Amino acid sequence: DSAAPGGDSDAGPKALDELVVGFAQVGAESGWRTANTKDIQSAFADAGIELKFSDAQQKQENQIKAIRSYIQQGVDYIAFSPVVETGWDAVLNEAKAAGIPVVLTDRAVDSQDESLYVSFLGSDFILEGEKAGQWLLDEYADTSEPVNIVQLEGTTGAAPAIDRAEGFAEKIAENDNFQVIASQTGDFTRAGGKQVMEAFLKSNPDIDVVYAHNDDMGLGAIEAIEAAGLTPGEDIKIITVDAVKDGMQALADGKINFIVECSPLLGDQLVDIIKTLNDGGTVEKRIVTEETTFTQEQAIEALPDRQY
Ligand code: GYE
Repeated sequence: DSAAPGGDSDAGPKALDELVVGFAQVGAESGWRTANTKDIQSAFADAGIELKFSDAQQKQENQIKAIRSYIQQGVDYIAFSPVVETGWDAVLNEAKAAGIPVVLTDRAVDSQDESLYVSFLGSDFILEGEKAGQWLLDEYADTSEPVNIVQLEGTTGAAPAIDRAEGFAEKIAENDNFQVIASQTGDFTRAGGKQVMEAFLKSNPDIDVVYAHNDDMGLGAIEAIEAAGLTPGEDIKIITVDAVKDGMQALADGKINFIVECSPLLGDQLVDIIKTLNDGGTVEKRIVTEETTFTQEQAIEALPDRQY
């Protein structure tokens, strides 16, 4: 039928051990990313499907090279997590011309042409930003004083950085006391978060809240705050996104105040998508990951069973 993109539906399904999938990962910038890589690799190993894996070290040019090499090798499917949103049309058109279906995992591309990918599997980053903002609205519901917020942004141009900033900004606009007094990228890394936070602390004597687009940058900020002789979680409140183990531990320890969960466990769902396509079926264009949020008390409860 016409359901399967990629054009080899006529050939019928391949045996799973004959399938080859190329995966172009962003890098190893955070605890989230490491957990994501591990989960994807083990899901494919468990399914008995060959996975070719490349690490782009957070550089789009490396990712494009990896995708081109997968096209050249004639893999059956390509999956990737686009480091930034824009600039993918050329290489995705090459994959399309070669009849290789592409699945986006975790991060979105900003393209007018939706035929360039089969499905986008990942979180709703705008909603994550809104959840972070909502916690602040509740936490400071009774305040009539200004609340000074600094924001540690993810990788510039990346979907989660753009959308987490947008959702948060929309929410906190509901209370005039909230003000983002500084916002800069820490590139989703611990070192980046620490460095930017050090600079923020030097130039802003009165910071009430840190909103970090991921746990790692929040953990870096904790180091900077402690080095400045302040108590994270008390003198300065910290909100982060991800809920990886180190983040959850800091939340349980009272150094982070609230975490919005973003699940890196996309491996099994990605395998299911590939199997469905291989069988000639169709998949949803957008598959949204289900996620929750954690307070300090909830982190203490959840920590023992946390997988990553
Ligand atoms: O939040 C961050 C990672 O794209 C959702 O990338 C992912 C983000 C995640 O570096 O920790």
